[in-house]
Amino acid sequence: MEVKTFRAASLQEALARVRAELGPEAVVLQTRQVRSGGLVGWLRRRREVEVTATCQVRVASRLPQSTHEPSPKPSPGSSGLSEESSEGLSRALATQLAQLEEMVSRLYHQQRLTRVPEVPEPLFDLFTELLDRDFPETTARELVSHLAQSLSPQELTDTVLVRGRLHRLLEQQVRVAGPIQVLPGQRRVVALVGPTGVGKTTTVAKLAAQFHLRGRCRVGLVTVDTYRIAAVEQLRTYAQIMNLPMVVVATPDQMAPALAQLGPVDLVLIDTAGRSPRDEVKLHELRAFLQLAQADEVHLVLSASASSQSLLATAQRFRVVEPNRLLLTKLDEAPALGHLWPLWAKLPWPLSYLTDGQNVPEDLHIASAQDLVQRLLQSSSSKWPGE
Ligand SMILES: Nc1nc2c(ncn2[C@@H]2O[C@H](COP(=O)(O)OP(=O)(O)O)[C@@H](O)[C@H]2O)c(=O)[nH]1
Ligand SMILES: [Mg+2]
Repeated sequence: MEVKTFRAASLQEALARVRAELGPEAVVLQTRQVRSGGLVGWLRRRREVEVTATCQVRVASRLPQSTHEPSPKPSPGSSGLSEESSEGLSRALATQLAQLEEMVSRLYHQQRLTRVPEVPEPLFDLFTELLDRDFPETTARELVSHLAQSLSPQELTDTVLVRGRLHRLLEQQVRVAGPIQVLPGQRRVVALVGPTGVGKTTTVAKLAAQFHLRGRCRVGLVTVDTYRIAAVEQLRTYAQIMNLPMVVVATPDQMAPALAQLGPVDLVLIDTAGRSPRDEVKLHELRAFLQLAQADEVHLVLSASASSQSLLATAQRFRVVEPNRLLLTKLDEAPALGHLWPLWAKLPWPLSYLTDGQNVPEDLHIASAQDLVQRLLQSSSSKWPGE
């Protein structure tokens, strides 16, 4: 028995197609709402009507005279049931019942076999989860589409496997720089630049403490924080606690003598400050400071608590200083971190360190793709995994 399925945006449209293809005698066996095919249809939550119909089942009003050789159309001139003998009628009904039974059973098995829905639950859950974590919608769609294409229908029903693949996929896209490389006998000069208040001075103190106390390096500090005396004092306090040499540089020509004054250190950490990141003249001046210092690494420090748009705008302004690393602070202050995702796509610099609190020196971590992705997909902000 031939059974056909038709899909359309509305029931009316689906029935019109049934009539056009199977004729006016067609019998509708089932109608149901389905998600429309393809990922885009699914993501937009588009629904369609599916009509299953046949023209080979005859209902009572259309029963032919002969029950042995059922034909799809009643013979012309047939006046229907009144001309049937009761024995013929019951035989006709029995045949119909058998046919219906067979068809129901076939539909049932067909559905079970082809029961892979257009988009399996794990993918749908991941899509909404990515949106909850503040990922841009376009990114969430791209990620989910990629998974849908790269995994088999069988694999897509496995929640653990799908999540694992998403982690790998995200990890592949995060570029990390690794820790500051301090080599014996060579002086490494590292500067932190960025807007006021993002945590540069605190991060310099964290780095100094980790390299000095744990790494047993000789660390010297430079501050070009010339605007606010309090900011100079902030770093000086840390320098005194750790017993580290510190010099203050107010003009570019003071840079070389100041560096010499630090003596034989393995790592020079330069803290910088500006009144405002919009101050272009000052940013050019800052570049001159860093060139004179022959900085090996310039880390652009950005706070994760800012919006995606403002982070990208700030990064654009700081390009003039020629950063070569990205350092993210205040991960603990952002309720979700997905908004950081565009930074990887749009900025050329690899990630160096991440900070997630005010404690010196604990709340500083070498950026790792695995940890970061775990943090990106974590439901709420908390301390670094495993700490
Ligand atoms: N919650 C949180 N606060 C931070 C973090 N890093 C720095 N801060 C705080 O941010 C404020 C500004 O830090 P500061 O180092 O002076 O910023 P700077 O102007 O860029 O030098 C201070 O109160 C810091 O304690 C962090 O990772 N998380
Ligand atoms: Mg500062």
